Formats: sequence, C-alpha cells, structure tokens
Amino acid sequence: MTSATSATSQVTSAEGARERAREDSEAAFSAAFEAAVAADERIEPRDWMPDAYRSSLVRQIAQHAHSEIIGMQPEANWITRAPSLRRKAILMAKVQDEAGHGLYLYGAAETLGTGRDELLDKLHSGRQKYSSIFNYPTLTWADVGAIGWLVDGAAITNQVPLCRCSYGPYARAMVRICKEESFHQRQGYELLLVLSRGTEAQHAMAQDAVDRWWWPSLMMFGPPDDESAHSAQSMAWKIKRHSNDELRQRFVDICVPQAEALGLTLPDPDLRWNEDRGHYDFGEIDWSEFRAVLKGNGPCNEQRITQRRRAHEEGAWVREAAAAYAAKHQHAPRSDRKEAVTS
Ligand code: FAQ
Repeated sequence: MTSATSATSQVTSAEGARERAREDSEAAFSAAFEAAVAADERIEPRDWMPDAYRSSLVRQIAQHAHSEIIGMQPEANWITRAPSLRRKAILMAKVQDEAGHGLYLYGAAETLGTGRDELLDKLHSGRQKYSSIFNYPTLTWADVGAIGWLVDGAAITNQVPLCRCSYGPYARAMVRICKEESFHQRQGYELLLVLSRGTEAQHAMAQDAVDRWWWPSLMMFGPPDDESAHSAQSMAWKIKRHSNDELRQRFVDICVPQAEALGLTLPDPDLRWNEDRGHYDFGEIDWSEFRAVLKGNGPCNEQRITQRRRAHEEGAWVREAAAAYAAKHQHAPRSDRKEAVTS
C-alpha cells in the first residue's frame, strides 16, 4: 500500500467512525425523547426533539396564536356599540385578553426557534392558517354572547387537554389561557341569558345568533377523524390528547343542557340523546362550507386579513420605537440605566 492510499483509507475510516458515532448519539437522543413522551414527561426547549415534532408544534401553535389575534376583530367590532359601560368594560378586557393569549403563544413558538416576525409574515401572506370561526360576521350584539358561550366554550373543550401537551412551554401557556377563556365563556353565557329572558325582540336576537354560530363552532374542532392529516401523529407524540371527533362530541354533550337552561334551541333537528352511546347524536356538518372557508372563501376572510395587514403596517412605528428604546438602554452606561429606571 502506498502512503497516499493508506492516508486516504485512514481519513475514510475516521469519517466512518464519526458518522457511526453521530448515528449512535442520534439514536440515543431519539430513544430518550420517545421514553420521555411515553412516561408523560415534558419536552423542554433545550431537549433534543425530532424535526417533525418541532415543525408540527410550530404549525399548531402558530395557527393558534394567529387565531387569537385575528379573533379580536369580530368582537372588537362591538366595543363602541356595547349597550352599557359595564358591558363595554367587560368586552374591552376580553379582547385585550385575546391579544395576551397571542403573545403567550408566539412566545411558546419562539422557544422552538421560530420568531414572531416570521410567523406573522406567513399569516399575512396566507401561508399559515387561523381558525375558520373568525371568518364569520358579528351582525348583532347577541353575537358577542354567542361567541363567548360557543366559540370560547369550544376553545376550552379543545384546549383543556392541551394543558397536558408533551411540549412544556405550550402546555404551561394553555393553563393560563384556559383560566381566562373560562371567564370569557361565562360572560357570553350570562349575556345570552339576559337577552333570552329579556323582551321578545332580545330573545329572538339571541336565538338568531345561536342559529348562526352553532355549526361553525362545531367546525372549530377540525375535519372528521378519518380526514384529519395530523391527528394520529400528534396523538402519538401527546401533543393532542383526543381526536377532533371526540372533542366535538364532548362539546355537543356539554352544550345541549346549557342551551335548555338558556331557553334557546340549537339549530339541529337531528340532535337527540342516544341511550346506547351515552352521547347526543347530532346532524351532518356541512364540510363543503368548512373547506370553502379554509380556502379563503368564507364571508369575512378578505376583510379579516386586510385589517390584520393594515394593523401590522400602522403599528410599524410602535415596533421601531420599542426597538430604539431597547437599543438605547442596552448601550447606555450603567448609571444612566439606573436613572432611567428610577426616574
Ligand atoms: N380552522 O389534521 P387536522 C381561539 C386545518 S380558539 C382552520 O385535524 P390538527 C380562542 C389544520 O390546521 C381557535 N384550519 O389538524 C378565541 C390542518 O391544516 P395545516 C384556535 C383548521 O392540527 C375565542 C388541516 O386543517 N384554537 O382562538 C381548522 O391535528 C374567542 C387538517 O386538520 C386552536 O388553534 C379550523 N377550524 O387539528 C379567540 C387550538 N381545523 O396545518 C378569540 C389548537 C383544522 O396542515 C375569541 N389547535 N384545520 O395547514 C388544535 O387543537 C388543532 O390544530 C386543531 C386541528 C384541532 C384545530
């Protein structure tokens, strides 16, 4: 063997050893990840995780964050026309909470290495989704009640199990979000109860709102299980704990007695208790409507995204001012910084 051949074979075997070592450590990390998930332990930002786990979390968390901030629009539409100061203060606090939920969620996505700018860019360019529910209009004051009762109610049903999501930062964000959503749900229920027990016109307004929001609320849980692209893998990773159809059924079972207590009817002639299943049967969801809304053809898709882009552009000066302030104080001498804090 010439010395050149021997040097080449040494390099090749060193590369091979490195490659084998890399594969061994990857396999060890992967086994540790699978074991942690199986043991119901939390995966934290610095832990090794499969690329697909990371990207699936970013996809779901981003869609959730976008839903929170786009979801501010339908109700904000009624802040200036709330029927009393009390109702106005409550509604402002609720809409503000939703902005806060967006912040926690964008923060959770950041722990996975994806910044808010990138996610907002994807939302504004239509590359990421937000919940279908926010593409419906709020036509009357009663819609604020229907959103609280049904939309926040569906959100809680879906999100309480997410408090046990395998990814730590998302699970912890969900604990606080769910507590706040419970307030939101109760204010919506109380608002509808007052309307339902009010004048004939108020009762009719509450019923009309429930008629319009019921079916879109059922669509919030996503496509039926046999068409759900991500459920099986997300459940195996314990990101999701229940399937779309299981949670939808849970929501229907919760709502039927609540509707009775409200004195309102749910717009589904097929809704009836099934003794054998121990659940309410309900009618067929119009999945063609769901698909149309997801494609951008819902009643308000265009309006919602246009308003979001405008708000982002008009807020540019706030972001620039905040960045300039942060940079100034980061580079200021320590004594100036102290003065800035105490003055
Ligand atoms: N709208 O394979 P799956 C709120 C998409 S609550 C739009 O079943 P996955 C609070 C899905 O992304 C609302 N898109 O997906 C509030 C996927 O598309 P992709 C937000 C939907 O992830 C209240 C494709 O269809 N809550 O904002 C919808 O396993 C009042 C295939 O679906 C959350 O986001 C939909 N309804 O299950 C704020 C909760 N459904 O990503 C203001 C967290 C499905 O491949 C006022 N998210 N898609 O392009 C989740 O639990 C899940 O992501 C599901 C979907 C259950 C939404």
